[in-house]
Formats: sequence, C-alpha cells, structure tokens
Amino acid sequence: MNTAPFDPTHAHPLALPVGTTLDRYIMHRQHAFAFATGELSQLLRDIALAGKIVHREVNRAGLIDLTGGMGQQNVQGENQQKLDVIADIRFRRALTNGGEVCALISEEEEEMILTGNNKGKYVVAIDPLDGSSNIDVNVSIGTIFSIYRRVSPIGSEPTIADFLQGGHEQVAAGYILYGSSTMLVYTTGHSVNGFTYDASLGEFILSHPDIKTPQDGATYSCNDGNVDSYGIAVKTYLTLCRKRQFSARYIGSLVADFHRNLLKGGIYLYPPTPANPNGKLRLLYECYPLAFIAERAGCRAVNDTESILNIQPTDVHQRTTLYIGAPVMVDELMSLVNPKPVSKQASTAAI
Ligand code: P6P
Repeated sequence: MNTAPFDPTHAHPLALPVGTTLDRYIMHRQHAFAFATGELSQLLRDIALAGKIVHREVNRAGLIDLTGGMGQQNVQGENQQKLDVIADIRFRRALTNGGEVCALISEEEEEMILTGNNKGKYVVAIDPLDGSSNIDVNVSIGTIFSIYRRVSPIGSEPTIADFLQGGHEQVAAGYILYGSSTMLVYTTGHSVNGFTYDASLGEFILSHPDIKTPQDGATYSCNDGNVDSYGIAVKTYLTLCRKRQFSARYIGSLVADFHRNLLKGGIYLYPPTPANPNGKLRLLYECYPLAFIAERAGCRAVNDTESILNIQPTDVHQRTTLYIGAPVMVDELMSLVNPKPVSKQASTAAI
C-alpha cells in the first residue's frame, strides 16, 4: 500500500489520495479525457456493482448451500460450481442492465452472449469466477474482465470480430479478488489502481494507487505436480529458483497468485502439459487482461515465443501458455525457454 502522504502540489495530475471512492476516482479520470463521454465510466461502475453482489454471495456461500458443484460441465469441460453459475448470471445481468455492453464472452458459456444493447459501444470478455475449485475450502477466488470498444457498427448486432481484436486493443482490464478482503484492481491503459471493498459502506475505496511491481522477486508459482512434464528450460529455471531458496507459492487461483506477485514481485508459470499441450489458461478472459495490467505495472507477460498481448486470437476460448510477473524473473526464464528475444510491444490505449 502506498503510504506516502498525498501531496497535491507535486502529485501526478491524475493521482488521487488513498481513501477516494471508486466512483469519485472514475469521475476524476473521465474528466481528464476530453472526449470521454461517460459510457466506459458507467461500464466500470456496472462491473463494480456485480462484484459487490458476488462478494456477498461468496462470503455467505457456506450458509445458504452455495458451495459444491452444479452436476454439469462448462464449455471448458470443467465441473461447474454453483457459484460459477451465480457469478456468471450476476455479471451478465449487471452488464446487460447497464446498457453499455452489446455482447459478452464468458468462460461459462460456449457462445457469444448478446445483451440486446445493440447501441452499446463496448464488449466484455469475462471469467466470472476463476479458481472456483477452491470455493469449498475457503481459498481466494476471483473475477477477471477485459473490455474492448466494438468494431462492428453501433446499432448493428455484435459479431465475434468484436472479441478477436487482439490484446493491445483492450480499453480496460481488471480483476476482482474475493480474498481476506475483496479488491478491485484495474487499468484503463495508464496506471494500475487497487480498490478495497468496505462492505459497511458498500464502497470500493482506493487503497493501492498506481501499483508498480518490483523489477525482481523471490517467489515462484507453478503446479509442482506437473514439473516432470515441463520442458527442460522450465525445469532448469525452477531448479535455479530452488537453489536460490525462493519461496514456492501456488494457490490454485490465478487471480490470487497473480495479485501477490503483482504487489510483491514474483513469477507465475503455466507451461504446456500433456493435458494442456497449448497451455491451460484462456487467452481472452484470463491472459490478455492480466497481461494488460501486468505491463502497465512494469511486469512482463509472455508465452514460449511472444508477449501475450501480441498473440493473434483465432478463437474466443483459445488457451495459451503463460509466464507472467517481475521482468527480471520472466526475462531470465525466457533466456532459457527461447533464446531469441521475445518481441515486446507494449502500448497504452487511451479511453
Ligand atoms: P492446476 C483455475 O482452474 C485455473 O484456471 C487458475 O486459476 C489456476 O492458477 C490454475 O487453473 C490451476 O490449474 O492445473 O494447477 O490445478
């Protein structure tokens, strides 16, 4: 948490003090962009509203029989948990009722979801509740979202092309971590800011302004049970981590592992495995949004050959290998995995 006293005389013109509400922060940012017309601001508010509702459901799941499975699988072939379905419904309803979103892609749904808001300027790709296998054991879980300005004509029916623009075209990305506290962390292409939810006020409050990740770290996150199936380069890197007595931290919830590494420095690895030869994590609603955030906090996000944001998408549910975290750690891994330099083309999308 940035505890330096807020000095308005020297602060970044867009900086606001810890304690600012999310709503005031969004309005302040909107005023900073002359052509902002308020739709993206409203969209972010709609996401925050759904996050508050999911926070409530997650925190009482054990009391109202919301833990456990639905007895069915999602498009990924994974067993859907009750809260997966509830979170999917809550975010879809909030974004549909908000009116700014014309279509959604969700981890929980095979097909693109049309909201009926054909005049909406934005589309959203979302993992409503990542890490849901951890729900029953009270381990942190999270929502991950990615926002694009549509390319199809406003007023027409949205198309899949609206979602296949590529990671650099995101106008905003973020996640909500339902952990020891509930936090919303997002960027609109410039700084990365964290807001902690105060349920007594019903407000997300700015607690982590302008997050910047340490250049290096001493924590690595991967599923050690898969190590024997990893390539020699990843195995070599993990051996180096152990020799240096780095800490192994792997929660099984990408959002939680990513958030810790974002704040403290570290690296998360999901290499190819026999079960997932192209990697397990989904490009559109896990890797792109976290990579968009990561690069703006000073991190790296790559697969075996390129920056995540440079991957050209072909399918809305496609998967990728992911190595994401402190630049010194990711660069060292890449020097082993792919000696050719990984092309890194970071960009800043203005809202
Ligand atoms: P494994 C959860 O299913 C998830 O998508 C990420 O949140 C998590 O980091 C990873 O998969 C865990 O996968 O194969 O190690 O159980």
